[in-house]
Amino acid sequence: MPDHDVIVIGAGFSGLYQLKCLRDQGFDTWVVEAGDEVGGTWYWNRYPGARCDIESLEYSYSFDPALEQEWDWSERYAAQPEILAYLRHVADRYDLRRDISFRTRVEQLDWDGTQWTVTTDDGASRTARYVIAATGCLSMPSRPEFDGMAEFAGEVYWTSSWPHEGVDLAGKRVAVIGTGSSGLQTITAIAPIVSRLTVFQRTPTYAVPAHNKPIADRLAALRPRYPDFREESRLTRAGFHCGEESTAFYADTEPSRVRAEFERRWLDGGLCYTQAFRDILTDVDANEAAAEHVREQIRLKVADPELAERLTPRTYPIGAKRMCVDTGYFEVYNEDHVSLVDIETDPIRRITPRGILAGETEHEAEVIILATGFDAMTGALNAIAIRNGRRTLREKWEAGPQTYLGLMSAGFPNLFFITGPQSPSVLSNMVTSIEYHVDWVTRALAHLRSKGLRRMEPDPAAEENWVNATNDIADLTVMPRAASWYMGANIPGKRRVFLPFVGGVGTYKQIADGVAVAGYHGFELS
Ligand code: NA7
Repeated sequence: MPDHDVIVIGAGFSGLYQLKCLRDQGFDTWVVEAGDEVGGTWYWNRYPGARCDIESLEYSYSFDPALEQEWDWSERYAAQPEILAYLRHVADRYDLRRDISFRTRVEQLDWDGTQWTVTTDDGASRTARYVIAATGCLSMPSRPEFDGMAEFAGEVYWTSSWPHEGVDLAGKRVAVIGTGSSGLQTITAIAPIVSRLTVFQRTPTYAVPAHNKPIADRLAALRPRYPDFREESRLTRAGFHCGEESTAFYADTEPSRVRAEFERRWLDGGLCYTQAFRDILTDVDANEAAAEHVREQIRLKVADPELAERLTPRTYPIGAKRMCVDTGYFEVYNEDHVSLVDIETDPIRRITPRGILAGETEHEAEVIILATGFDAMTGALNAIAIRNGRRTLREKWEAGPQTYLGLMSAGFPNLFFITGPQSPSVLSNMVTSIEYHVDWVTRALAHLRSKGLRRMEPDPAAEENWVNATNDIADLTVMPRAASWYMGANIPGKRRVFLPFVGGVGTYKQIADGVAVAGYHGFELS
């Protein structure tokens, strides 16, 4: 007999809810977590200004109506401490901690034909019939090597593993490398307190304003209909509301109406901007119109036209890299103590004891902050030696991940992924997608048990079809046209394939629901 029915890796949004569901179903479950607290992403990413880019009313669990009635979100976009407090509350409220081992990292998984042996970094191992990887999509930091890093005399911080205390940037000369969401948020938050801020930008970023604000009134109005609101979210394109279904750009190119629609979305703020027209991610003209409106706004915000131009994204479609939601990012560059180094024209040559040498100029700094992103979607899974007796998952995925529905991979039975590659995951409200996968997997395990079955694995042909379908759908969009982490392009040597399922949350749900209803069509159960 295995030690446990199920071992879950990770205690973030996915792992916590998965533990609760399995426990409710009577499965003996053990959760392994590398951090010393619950929270996952929201435990590690505690850099200044860290904030969610999905609205709090959507980026929260829906599984318990009582929980959503009792928790008060203070702002439209919750800051990291509030989300971490929420997850700690969830862990306590459902008494989840007693089945979680903290400060323990899974290093190896071995399938012996009937069960998994899970080996952790303390050298111990335990067995389970099923393993669920709730390892997160953006949890394996990408840490590019810069020559001379070890010689730097000052402090170095990574946004993705920010120290819990003891960082004081006030009055210091600070350099930030990276202008994705983490970089933008950090830059905006620290600009008012540092004496000098030098930003190293490789690719300019499309950012739309957050218009963050208190939401007590909205929360009160929503509460009576929260369950319906959640149900609607599950069938939307991205797992959250973006107002009424928009028209197609090609059907509405009258300039004043197009402009009015972009302006309306801009004033509303947030990621719904790219849903101003329903074909912004599939039609190059629609995309260019949306991009051009953002470029105009950057020119309005940045006083120096030459600087505005350097901050303006031109080389890739809007939405093809994760768009940022900002709270005054571009305006920061109007401050005299803030400067921008374009490393496309002045590449970082090395880190020196006193700062960063880019092109011919040494930029002095006492602190370097690296906001260089993650080995997305496959990084955390590939960091574990997952072996089926013949080969590793990493070997199987060398040319890109192969999954059926992003939930499992053929040849690796009884191993489930929560928001795995080729599921909507990072293109959606993660919490909507997490809850959907956790519910799906829980139901599958209950189904197996009720039928006296003990093994589940995708049929290789079904998997191949799914991989082809996800690639084909991505190719119908502008999404593969950027060197993005969606494509694995930020990691040297990583095969460039589009990693998430771009067909939409609602569509995905209908497909995966159908698969389950049809007796887990495309899976082999035995
Ligand atoms: P991102 O979005 O991957 O941003 C990383 C940034 O770091 C981006 O601007 C990169 O430039 C830059 N980068 C990465 N490697 C280097 C090197 N070697 N040299 C210089 N610059 C580099 O990660 P974030 O943490 O900001 O955001 C991740 C997600 O978290 C976000 O999308 C939200 O979903 C939440 P590039 O654009 O690749 O040229």
